[in-house]
Amino acid sequence: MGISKPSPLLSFLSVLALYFSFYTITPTSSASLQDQFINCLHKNTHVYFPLENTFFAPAKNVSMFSEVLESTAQNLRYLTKNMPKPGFIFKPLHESHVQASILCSKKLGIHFRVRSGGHDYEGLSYVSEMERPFIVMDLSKLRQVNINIKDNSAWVQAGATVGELYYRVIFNVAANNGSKTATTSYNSVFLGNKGALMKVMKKGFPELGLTLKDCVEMSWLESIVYISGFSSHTPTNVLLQGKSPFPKNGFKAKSDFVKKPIPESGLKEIFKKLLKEDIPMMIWNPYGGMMAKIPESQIPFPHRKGVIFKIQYVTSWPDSDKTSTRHINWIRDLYSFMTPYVSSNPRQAYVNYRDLDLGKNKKYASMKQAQAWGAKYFKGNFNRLMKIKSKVDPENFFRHEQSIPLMSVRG
Ligand SMILES: *[C@@H]1O[C@H](CO)[C@@H](O)[C@H](O)[C@H]1NC(C)=O
Ligand SMILES: CC(=O)N[C@H]1CO[C@H](CO)[C@@H](O)[C@@H]1O
Repeated sequence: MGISKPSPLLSFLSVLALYFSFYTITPTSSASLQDQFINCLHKNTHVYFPLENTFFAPAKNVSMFSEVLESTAQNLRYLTKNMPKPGFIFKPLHESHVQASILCSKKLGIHFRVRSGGHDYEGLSYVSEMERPFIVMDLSKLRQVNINIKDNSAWVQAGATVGELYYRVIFNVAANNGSKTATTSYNSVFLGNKGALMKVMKKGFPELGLTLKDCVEMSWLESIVYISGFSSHTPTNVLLQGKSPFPKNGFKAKSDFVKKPIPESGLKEIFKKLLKEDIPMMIWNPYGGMMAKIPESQIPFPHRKGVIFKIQYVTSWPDSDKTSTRHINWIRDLYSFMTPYVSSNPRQAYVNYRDLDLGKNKKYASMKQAQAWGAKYFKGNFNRLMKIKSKVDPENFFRHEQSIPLMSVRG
């Protein structure tokens, strides 16, 4: 499917629907039909297709067959028992398999349905009520998306979903330097109505230029849904599913605490560095207020008085990107660059953004070595935590690369 892409974002998507209708000659059994089809495919493509990954038939494995049949079928009405089922499902791996399938179905007189994403209100891509037997060609293994920024085009294999396509387009446009910028966004929760917030902001932070229009009044629970990253108006019970709204990616994160404002020259350098990475992010959380009033030693979490904000650095990459080292090097370089602007002796870090770059326990955790990372997370509380650990788990049964070690040490 070819897409012309007016600048810089895709503005429309034309969906090419292909219909194949051929007539059935003498219906033979599905098994021999499949054998004939496979023989014919071999004669019409040079690209190998392992049968176990490409052919799914009830005779071979009915549960696997149903799983594949149901995989992208959205309308349960067309999955009931009395709906006709395909003799077999073929998943082409290569374009030549598609071409060969068409030739072979034609030659053998097999009625043929094609399925991509399954956005198909009447099940026509996997149910034939008008002709039997029939087979399904499922394009789910053909889902490549190639974006060409230079000539403003995107080539999309028909098995890709629109969501995948949009994701790749955004990813590619953002990853090309042409129009790349750093965006800052400001999220905060204020417990009160818009009017009360405007008064506070006018007095405390007029530079931000906040207006009534920037504020959305919502219940506290709705604010949790919003801050979690779900789209607006998502019902709050989405939280009960316990699932992240974000796609799963590879990622690496680090953290810092800042005690004096970062000068403009530092900010400029940070922006430059952000532009060098594909999907970078920095999250700054303001500290102070009530958090600063609680003594450092009250609970293990020690980042209190004197901290003006916390930084989380994150970089992420899609699973298809095999160059994780490049991304990890990028974040380590940024972290090193930040040294003069953040807390020191020890350089503090937030334990919930666990970072094994800071140090790791060996099999027998050494108190001295652990002090290097332990003080970053817990400051003076680390010694007390080790004392407690020694008392409640003297055998160090509960351990991992950054667990609190015992006071008494070996190795
Ligand atoms: C049939 O397919 C299922 C997956 O749906 C798999 O777990 C099972 O091992 C398969 N059985 C055989 C005999 O291959
Ligand atoms: C691929 C791309 O968009 N490259 C651009 C990177 O930035 C320079 C300078 O702004 C442009 O000249 C390139 O065309």
